[in-house]
Amino acid sequence: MSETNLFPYISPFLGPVEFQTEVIQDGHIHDGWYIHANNDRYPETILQKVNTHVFTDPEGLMQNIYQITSYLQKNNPSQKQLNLIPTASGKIYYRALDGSIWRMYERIPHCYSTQITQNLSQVYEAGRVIGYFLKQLQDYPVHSLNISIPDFHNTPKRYQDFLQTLSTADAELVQAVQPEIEILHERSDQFGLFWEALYKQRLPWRVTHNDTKLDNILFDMDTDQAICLIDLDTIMPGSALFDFGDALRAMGNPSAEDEADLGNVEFQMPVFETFTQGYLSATGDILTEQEISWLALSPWLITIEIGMRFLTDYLQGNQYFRIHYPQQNLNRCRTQFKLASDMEAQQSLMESIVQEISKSIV
Ligand code: GN1
Ligand code: MG
Repeated sequence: MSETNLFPYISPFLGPVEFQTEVIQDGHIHDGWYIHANNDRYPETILQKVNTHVFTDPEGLMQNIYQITSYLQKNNPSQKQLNLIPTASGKIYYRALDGSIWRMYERIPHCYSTQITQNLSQVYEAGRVIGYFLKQLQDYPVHSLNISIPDFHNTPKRYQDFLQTLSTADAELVQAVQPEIEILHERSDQFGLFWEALYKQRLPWRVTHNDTKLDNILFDMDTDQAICLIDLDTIMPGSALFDFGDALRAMGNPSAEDEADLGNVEFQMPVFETFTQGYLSATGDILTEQEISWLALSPWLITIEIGMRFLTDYLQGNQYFRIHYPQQNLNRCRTQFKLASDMEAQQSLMESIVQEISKSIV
């Protein structure tokens, strides 16, 4: 979209300003731009067009973001975080005449995000900020949140969707991914572990972010301290295990999510250990015994789940995750399965690491 075309979506928030735009390249779901405007109060902002194919209840989604960011702001006013900019008529998003949904955030100055882990202090900080998010929201009325994407981390349902896709997908495509299909079939009896425990109240429902990959964390440019979590669309009732597991899925991989050479993909145990230290230092004693005992398994389950989603989307013609070349979702799937297999090989070591750190902290 060119600069002039964005004016109708910027002006509801900032008025009749002059502006420059810069496309935001990260993120597989929404369209986004950095906006530099001649507006005294909000010179640097982020404009996003909400993907309403993925988020079919934008009102519920925006209410979640507004309620959670207001709550966090009230409880810790000194912590920098994403803040929504209201429209001139006081709404938390703008619905354009064509039905598209737009929102604007204040841009937090002097920060960066990254897709690939650069050093272990970043990893510790990431663990700390994700643990802190959980702790800060432990008393928030979790079931007052809207479900922005139903069954988001319902792994058995994701598997059912995958099986359904297999039965309708192009036969040649299916033939070419037999090894990946086998990986899923062989492990499918474990997919229900967390989701069923949540429903049977063996795991507590918590306010979770549900998409804690590294590039959804902002870091301070000078100190490398983690500032806050961004990409708040999937904040929903969930398990702490989803956020712990997803973060390690992303951070434990020293190469890109779509790395074609699997020789470069290897689950990094020092990352696992350091992240766990940062995370448990922030959660303190709020986790239950059951949560702690499954922490070491959660990166594996979430990694398999997201690999399965990439494969499903590949077989469906790449309608969900944005791609930049045809094989990208298949590459993404293969990196996930390679990471998961490394995790399987190191499961008992991961368990003893969690045990040791949790004993020393709690
Ligand atoms: C998507 O929105 P983004 O790019 O941060 C996806 C996550 C996946 C992730 C994989 C709403 O995250 O679930 O784990 O891609 N978000 C949604 O990189 O589906
Ligand atoms: Mg993102």
